[in-house]
Amino acid sequence: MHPLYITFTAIDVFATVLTLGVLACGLWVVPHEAAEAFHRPLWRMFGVSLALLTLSSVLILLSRSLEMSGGPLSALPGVVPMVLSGTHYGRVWWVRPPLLLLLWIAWIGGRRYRNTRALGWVMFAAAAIIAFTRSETGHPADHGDFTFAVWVDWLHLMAAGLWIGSLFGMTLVIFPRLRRHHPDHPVLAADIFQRLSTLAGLALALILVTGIYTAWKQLGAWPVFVTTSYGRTLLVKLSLVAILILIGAHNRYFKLPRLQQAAGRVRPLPRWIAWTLRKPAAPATADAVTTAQRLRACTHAVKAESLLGVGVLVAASVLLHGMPPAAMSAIPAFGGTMSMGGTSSSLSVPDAGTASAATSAASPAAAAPAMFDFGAPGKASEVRATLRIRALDSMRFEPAEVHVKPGETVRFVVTNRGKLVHEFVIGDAREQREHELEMQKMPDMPMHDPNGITLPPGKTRSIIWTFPDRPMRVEYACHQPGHFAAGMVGRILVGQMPRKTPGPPARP
Ligand SMILES: [Cu+2]
Repeated sequence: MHPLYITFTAIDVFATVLTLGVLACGLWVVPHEAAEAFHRPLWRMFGVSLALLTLSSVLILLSRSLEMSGGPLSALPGVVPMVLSGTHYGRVWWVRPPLLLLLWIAWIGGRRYRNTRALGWVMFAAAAIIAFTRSETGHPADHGDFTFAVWVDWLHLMAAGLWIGSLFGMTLVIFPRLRRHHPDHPVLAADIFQRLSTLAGLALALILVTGIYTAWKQLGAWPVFVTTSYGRTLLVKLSLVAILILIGAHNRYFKLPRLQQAAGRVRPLPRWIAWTLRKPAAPATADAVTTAQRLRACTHAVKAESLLGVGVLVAASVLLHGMPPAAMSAIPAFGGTMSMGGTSSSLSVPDAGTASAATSAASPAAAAPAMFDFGAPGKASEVRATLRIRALDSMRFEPAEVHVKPGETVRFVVTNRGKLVHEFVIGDAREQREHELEMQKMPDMPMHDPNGITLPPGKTRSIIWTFPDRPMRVEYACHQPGHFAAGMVGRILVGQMPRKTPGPPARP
C-alpha cells in the first residue's frame, strides 16, 4: 500500500467530487436570476477541475498498473497496455477518455451557452458516468459489474459530490464573489445559502443510507471497527463527517435564519432558535454591515466544512486502498470464532508436528493429519474429484466458486490464462488475510507454502488438497501485489449449498 497510490487516488476522488460539485453549484445552488453573475467564475473553476480530473485519470491508470504488476517503474511501458487491454480495471478505465473529451469540448465550445440548464445537465451526466467508473473499480465491484453494491457505492460518491463538492464550489467561487460584489445583498446571500443547505441535506440523507449499507457489507462485524486498520480509518472518516454534520446543522438552523432575517424574509424563526438571537434585527433596519458580517460568518463556516471535506476524501482514498475486513474474512469456518487479532497458527508452520499441535484444539474432527484448520495436502491416490480453474489477468478466477464434500481429497488443476504471474493459494479467510499482509511486507517472497502454487504466464499446475471432515468455507486467492485487493479470490464451499450473499457471521 504505497502512499503514492493513495495520493493519486485522493487526487482523483477530489477531482471527481469537485467536478460534480461545481456543476451542482451552477445547476442548483445559484438562483437562475443570478446566473449571469456566477456562471462565468464557475465555468472557469470547472476548467480547473476538468484539468485535474484528466491528470488524475492518467495518474490512477499508471499507479494501478504499477500496483498490479508489482514491478519496477521501468516495466511500466510494458504493463500499461496489458492492463488496458487485458484487465477488468483497464476496460472500465476506457470509459473515461471519451467522456473527458466530451467535457473538454463542452467546456471550450459551450462557453456561450453556459447559462443553459441543458448543457449543465449533459455535463453533469458525463461527470456522473466518470464517477461510476470509480465505483466499478473499487471494492464493491469485487463481486461483479453493475451489482447492487456498485450502484450503492456510486450513489454514495454522487452524494459526496453534491455535498462536499458544492461546499468546495461555495468556498472557491461563490462566497468570494458574493462578498466582493454583493456584500449588501442579503436576499441573494440568503437565497444561495438556503439552496446550498437544502442540497446538502438531501445529499447527506443519501450519504448516510448508502454509507451504512456499504460499511456493514465491508466490515461484517462491529469489533473490526477497532481491531482493523480499515475499521479505524473508517472511524476517522465517520468522525469527520459527524463534525461536518454538526457545522452544517448549525449553519442551517442558526446562521441561515439570521441571514433570512437580514434579507427581510417574514418567515418567523422557530422558538428554540429565536432565543439565541440576542438582538433580533428588524427587517427594515438590517444594514449592509450586519449582512456583510453574517455573510463572513457563513463563509468561515463553509470554509471549515470544505477543509473537513478534504479530510473525509483523503480518509475515503485510504479506505479505497485498504482491505475491507469482510472481503478478507467474511465468514470463518462454521462454528469458528471471528478473531481479527489473529493468533497466528497457520502461516509460518515450521513442521507438521507443531502445526497439528496448534490446530488440533480447533479441529476435533482431524482424522487425517490436519496441517491447517482448512485441511492438508492430499495424496494422489486419494483424489476423488478434479476441479479445473483458470486464473485471469482481469483479477478473477474462473469459476469463482466451487463445491467440495467434507473430507474429500480434490485435485485443483489451475491454468494461468494471462500474461501476469498469478498464484493459487488455498486457505480460510484468516490464512488469506495473513498471507496478504505477509506479501505486502515482503512482495518478493517466493512461494514455498504447501497450500499454494505460483503460476507463471500460460502455465498449468496442480495441487492436491484434503478438506476437513466438516462444513466450512475455504478460499483460493492470488497474492501477487494488488491482485487480492482487486478481488482475485474464489470460494470453496465445503459441504455447503451455494449461497448468494454471506450474511452476518453465525455465532456458535
Ligand atoms: Cu493474480
